Amino acid sequence: MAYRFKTDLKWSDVTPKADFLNRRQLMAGAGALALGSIASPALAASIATVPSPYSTDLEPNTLEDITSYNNFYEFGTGKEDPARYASALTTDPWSIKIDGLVDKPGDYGLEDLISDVQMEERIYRFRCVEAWSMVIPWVGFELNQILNKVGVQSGAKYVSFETLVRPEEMRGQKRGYIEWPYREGLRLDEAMHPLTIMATGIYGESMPNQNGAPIRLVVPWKYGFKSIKSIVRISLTDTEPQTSWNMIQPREYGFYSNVNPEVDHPRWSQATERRVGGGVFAKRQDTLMMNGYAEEVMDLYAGMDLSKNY
Ligand SMILES: Nc1nc2c(c(=O)[nH]1)N[C@H]1C(S)=C(S)[C@@H](COP(=O)(O)O)O[C@H]1N2
Ligand SMILES: [Mo]
Repeated sequence: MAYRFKTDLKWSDVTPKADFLNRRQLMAGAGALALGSIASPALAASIATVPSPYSTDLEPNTLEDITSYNNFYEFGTGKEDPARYASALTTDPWSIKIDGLVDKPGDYGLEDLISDVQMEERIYRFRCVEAWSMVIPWVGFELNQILNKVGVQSGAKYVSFETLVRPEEMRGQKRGYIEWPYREGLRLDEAMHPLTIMATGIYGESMPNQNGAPIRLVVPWKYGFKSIKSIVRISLTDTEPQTSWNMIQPREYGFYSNVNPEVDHPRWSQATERRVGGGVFAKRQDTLMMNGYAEEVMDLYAGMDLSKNY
């Protein structure tokens, strides 16, 4: 286990240039160990980002934490399976089919899709429905940039997402705990919200395979399973899309899945969480309404009963 990495540098305070340079130095020390276990050739290239006012000032988890304790059932159900097996996934070339209620449907090469987006560093809280959490410095851009580019039609009300199906490379897909592909969905206004990003990296480097290379969704006010990995299809629809965890256990996992300390999972409390990497003696932390993003997103749910629309 790597030692927890400490710095008094506030990520959100530094200029993009200095941020970038500092990170390169930091990575050389802190990340070297973890990087050795990531088999993404693209990792050699750093991504230029700008900081974001949406970033938290909390200290991010180490790259070691973020890349060694994962949920990615395409590679197995164990927390260590993704780190062990995701290097088998080919992430280049990569294309995303965008279809449904859009003006410009098509198969978009990833390079073309992201060539003119503004990449930002977004340091977000991340809360899994299993009641553990991390702070992750994503590299990404607002999903609304893609949606605006392809032209959302007026009848569209939802966005659905699908992960790649490739059992030769995703060994967990040879088993049927999930009806592949892994699916997720958002209401259109949630998808257009500036906090909702498509992430292509972590700590200024390309996305490690186990975290959803080459591109994944991150919706920081929702439970982690909404943040679908390795996306190959985005569809605009007028009906609520089917989502994987809801298909498996509708009583336990609703369509919204907003982080809410007042609405317990049927089998455990959601009032507190364990911060990964905090050490065995660390106290559990209080879980925050909407994972701490209530001020930004609560309006989206005005008039809704959050205990019914869980
Ligand atoms: N395709 C796919 N996406 C997925 C999952 C998965 O199993 N398959 N697991 C989800 C869950 S439960 C969580 S908590 C997060 C974990 O993201 P991380 O491993 O990058 O922390 O990914 C989500 N996205
Ligand atoms: Mo999760």
